[in-house]
Amino acid sequence: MTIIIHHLQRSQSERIIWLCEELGIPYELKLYTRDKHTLLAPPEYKALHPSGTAPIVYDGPIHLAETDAITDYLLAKYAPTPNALVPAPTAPNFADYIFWRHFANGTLGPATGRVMMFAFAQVDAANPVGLGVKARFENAARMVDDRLAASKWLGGDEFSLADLMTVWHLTGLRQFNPFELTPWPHVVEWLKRVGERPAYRRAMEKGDPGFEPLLGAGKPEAIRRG
Ligand SMILES: N[C@@H](CCC(=O)N[C@@H](CS)C(=O)NCC(=O)O)C(=O)O
Repeated sequence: MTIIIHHLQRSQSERIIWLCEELGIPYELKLYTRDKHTLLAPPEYKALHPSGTAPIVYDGPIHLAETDAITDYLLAKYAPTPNALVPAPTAPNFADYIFWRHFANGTLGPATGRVMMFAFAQVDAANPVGLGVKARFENAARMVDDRLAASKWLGGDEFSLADLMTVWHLTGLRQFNPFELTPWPHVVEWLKRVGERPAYRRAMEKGDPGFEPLLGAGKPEAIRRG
């Protein structure tokens, strides 16, 4: 039985396609486009799982949402042990790997998401809560940049799941609330390396054909509402 990746285009479910491409896990891909007005998932996507959020993966009768749950599931069930994305617990960089793997969705993702929501709500720039939200995001981005100044990849010398989990928050997410990456030069260099990975290129082309991933430092064009 082949797993089905339900990919909401221009969304973080690109990470699951990428994970499967990196590890050679076979999958069937189903593509869904965002509602043109709300930019949210369309009703047929919402019907796939109670969460209604991308990614969603079907493995026969098992229907999973939540990126971290899906990655843990696919790695445990379908990836060889050891595999190239997860350092062994005995590796000297294991703690670094675990930290950055969880920093992605535990801190960086929520921080970028809150900044985006405040921008959507057009909160006054001097609003103290908004300023706090911005400061949390900038601190998270600075931490990633500092780490990448000291280490080629987030988890250490080799590309890992920590990188795969982090990329979306500093690339695709910027199409909803465009911002530059120029304050974080090591992030920009790292994204160049990410873009050289054949599995990344394949995943992006399969998931969002014709859409150039936002790997550059400049402010990207915002996704258009219909
Ligand atoms: N915590 C969830 C967040 C999922 C999420 O918010 N996905 C966005 C895509 S980037 C989504 O589904 N947006 C469309 C919608 O909410 O209708 C995860 O890590 O999978």
